Amino acid sequence: MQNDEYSTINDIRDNPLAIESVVKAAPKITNLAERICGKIRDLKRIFFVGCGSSYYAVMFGAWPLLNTELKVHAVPSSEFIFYHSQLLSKEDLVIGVSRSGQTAETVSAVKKAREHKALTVAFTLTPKSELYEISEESFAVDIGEEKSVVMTKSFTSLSLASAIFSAALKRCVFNETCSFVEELGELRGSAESLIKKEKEIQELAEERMMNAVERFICLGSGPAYPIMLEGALKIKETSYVATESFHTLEFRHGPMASIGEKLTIFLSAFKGEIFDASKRLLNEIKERGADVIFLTNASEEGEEKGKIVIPRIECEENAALLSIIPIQIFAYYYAVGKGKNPDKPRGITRYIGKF
Ligand code: F1P
Repeated sequence: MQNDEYSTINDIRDNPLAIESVVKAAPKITNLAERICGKIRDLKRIFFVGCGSSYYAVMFGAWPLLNTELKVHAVPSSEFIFYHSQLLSKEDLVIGVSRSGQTAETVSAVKKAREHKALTVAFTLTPKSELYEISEESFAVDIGEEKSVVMTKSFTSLSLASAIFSAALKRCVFNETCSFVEELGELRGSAESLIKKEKEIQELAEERMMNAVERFICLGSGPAYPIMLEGALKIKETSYVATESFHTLEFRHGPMASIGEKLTIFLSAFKGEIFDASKRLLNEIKERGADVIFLTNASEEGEEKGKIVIPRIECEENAALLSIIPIQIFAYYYAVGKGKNPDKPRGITRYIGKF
């Protein structure tokens, strides 16, 4: 670590190892899903809950279960407490995700679920936490310490761990497999290649700094939507600038008007159903003069400035997850360039213990 660096960049550089640790734990996560399957006979609804980055992690984690007959909801823990917990029963499963295991709303959400006899599962980095203790089944994601207040490698790991859990549950309940699981072995290597692009991404951030760009929009679809929400949050948390996120094609329905202001758009397009439509949007917004940073796994189309390729990854889910790494690096250098301390953003602490 150089003297002038903050811890956040080291947490970000740890992503490949953190991801590998979760991939190695996949058999244990699968066992956990199988135990859950055995415990609930008539599983009807699943709620994934979390706050801040952990909320976006559960949105991603729930993705493999979305096109099934189960009712699956990913909601902020607070919304769950006040609007979703009334009809809970023993046929429901509530999964709480939290780096600290101490965020007040997530702990309360799980307590409420237990009061109503719903089955509860926790994913956390902190085995000695209240969330870990009170949940019927708990899984400690072991990726070493994350020093920064903002979540980086913990977001990637909790997202991946909960998605592996969902895929295993889907196999158990419906005997259906998820193709992204077959590709998990490629994740570490691809993440390492992205970390090697740090200088290139630093330049992209410094150019925006010099051009006084003060607004960012992050666009993603399907599994990439929660990742782009997290990308927008990362830039906002570390630099305090205005950021937004939309489902990719929603950009035409209003936000398009904002092109022309000092704005950079992160547009993600991964191979899958929506890829061609996303590329059409990319061409359209470029023609309108937008400043775009394009994230894709379509490596066969070659590299160019402002285009970040997620290498050797075919599955949309995996490409989406890894695409947070370049945005984390961008957010770090943009914040440092603006004289902010990304380790300790103003007004937030490692977890919020009240609501
Ligand atoms: C959730 C969270 C973080 C945020 C900040 C405050 O924490 O909202 O996402 O960056 O640190 O806490 P946790 O429940 O995952 O520990």
